[in-house]
Amino acid sequence: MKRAKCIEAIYPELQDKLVVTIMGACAQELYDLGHCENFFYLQHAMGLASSIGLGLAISEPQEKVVVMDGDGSVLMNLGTLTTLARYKPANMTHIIFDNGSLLSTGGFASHTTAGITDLAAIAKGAGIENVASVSTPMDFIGAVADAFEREAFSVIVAKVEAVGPDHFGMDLKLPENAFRFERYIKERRQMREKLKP
Ligand SMILES: Cc1ncc(C[n+]2csc(CCOP(=O)(O)OP(=O)(O)O)c2C)c(N)n1
Repeated sequence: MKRAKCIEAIYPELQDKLVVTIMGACAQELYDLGHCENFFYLQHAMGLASSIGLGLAISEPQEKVVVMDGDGSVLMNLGTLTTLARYKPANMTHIIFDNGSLLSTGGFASHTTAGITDLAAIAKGAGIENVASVSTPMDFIGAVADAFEREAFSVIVAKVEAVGPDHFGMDLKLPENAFRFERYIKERRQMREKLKP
């Protein structure tokens, strides 16, 4: 299963959600499908996409938040799973694309490569109730649909091939993306206020 195909399959479902991705290949694959103002590609801060997602989910309870993470990034900030288990943001879905690799920086093997480290088991052990581990596109789409319907925090560990885009280059630098993403959230908040009966 390829991550790019997984992202493509759920792309229409992302339009009404706040989406935070890790840097590198994952960000590029989403960007290449067409940037939307509700997408934030977290550059540089490896491991912190889920932390940003948690902060957004807590501070914007009316929004649905989707985090697209990587195995290397989660391994760098394993404590995030315990924090997420404790706060269990009902409006957040955490997708971990496990390609067993630090793909974006040259494809070095991560600890999940040899099947020794099981991120879904770690997520469950951390205390997260809704954890799915999937390795086929149909199972991925099903797990994402379940997570989006469920009013509860969900983690999906998607086993994907260690392949990425054949090019890198986004015409959107971090500060501009951050300002526009913030403005998008603010405008939606203002709109909700206006529409309040
Ligand atoms: C603290 C820190 N260390 C290292 C890097 C360099 N770096 C950027 S992406 C990346 C690999 C990320 O791996 P993973 O989360 O598995 O995603 P993948 O690239 O495989 O899609 C690394 C090591 C960084 N940005 N920050």
